Amino acid sequence: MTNFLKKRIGRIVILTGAGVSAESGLNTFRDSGGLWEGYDPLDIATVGALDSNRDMVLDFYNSRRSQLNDCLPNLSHLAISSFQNNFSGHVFLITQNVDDLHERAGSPQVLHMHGSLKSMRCDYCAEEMKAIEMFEKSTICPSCGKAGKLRPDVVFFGEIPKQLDEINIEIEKADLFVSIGTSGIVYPAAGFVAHARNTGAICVEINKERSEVTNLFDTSYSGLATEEVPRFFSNLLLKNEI
Ligand code: BJW
Repeated sequence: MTNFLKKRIGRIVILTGAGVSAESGLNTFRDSGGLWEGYDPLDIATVGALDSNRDMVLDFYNSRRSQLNDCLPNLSHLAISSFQNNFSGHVFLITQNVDDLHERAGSPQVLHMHGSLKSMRCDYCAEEMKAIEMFEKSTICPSCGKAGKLRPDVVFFGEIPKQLDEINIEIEKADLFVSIGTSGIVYPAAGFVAHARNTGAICVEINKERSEVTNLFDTSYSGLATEEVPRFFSNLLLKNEI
């Protein structure tokens, strides 16, 4: 379905999820064969799991950090960065992903609302720093010199996602909200479409299959991110179509 835009789109918020990185070889969370197949997410992505089984949780994130070295940004990351660099209005990119593929594709601005594998922090001194490639429970914090409390700087269930105030302001000002490759299961990100709708944005979803919140979008494109995302942003930039 193609619609010519009747109003000028000046401000755009883009939200990405694991589906945008799937074709770079990074598993999603909930698809079959995904990161959590065979695991209970509550055994990994919670503060309780970190406290009770720190080495297992750190291993899980060490192996995902190491996997990043074998991956490259795909055509959807590149299309988003090209759009950010060429659109005359304001584009605000929010990702739920902890990988660095948007940055490596050349995106000039990325907000990592669930944190980043490239960053770690110490629960003793609260210092945030560039992550050591592999670290374990016994690794000494480079900042305070104590061992036992380094953790990946990612947002677990029950923790508050990063920069939510800034995100809400951007959503409230947006003319267009585009969600790409996310299942719409995890809040507060799953609630952004409702917020964007209520504050007047046109809402577009691009996903391999229906998400939990597809019914809230004005337009949904079903397909692979590497095909649909370049097509969508090129139509928007060159023809003012969604
Ligand atoms: C393709 C494709 C291809 C595949 N092309 N598409 C109501 C309101 C507020 C909170 C809650 C609420 N109800 C429950 C909560 C609490 C909880 C929650 O949401 N639980 C649900 C399970 C119900 N949320 C929280 O705890 C959050 N914090 C919080 O709520 O704080 C309190 C608060 C907030 C705000 C205001 C006031 C109070 C924190 C959530 C943290 C999530 N953390 C994780 C782990 C991060 C570290 C890591 O990466 O390991 O984040 S969980 C995991 O899920 C990860 C992801 O970012 C996140 C979302 O997953 P995503 O990206 O959607 O992946 P998938 O696998 O689910 O879907 C992939 C999609 O891609 C699929 O649809 C495929 O079809 C598609 N796809 N290949 C296009 N090639």
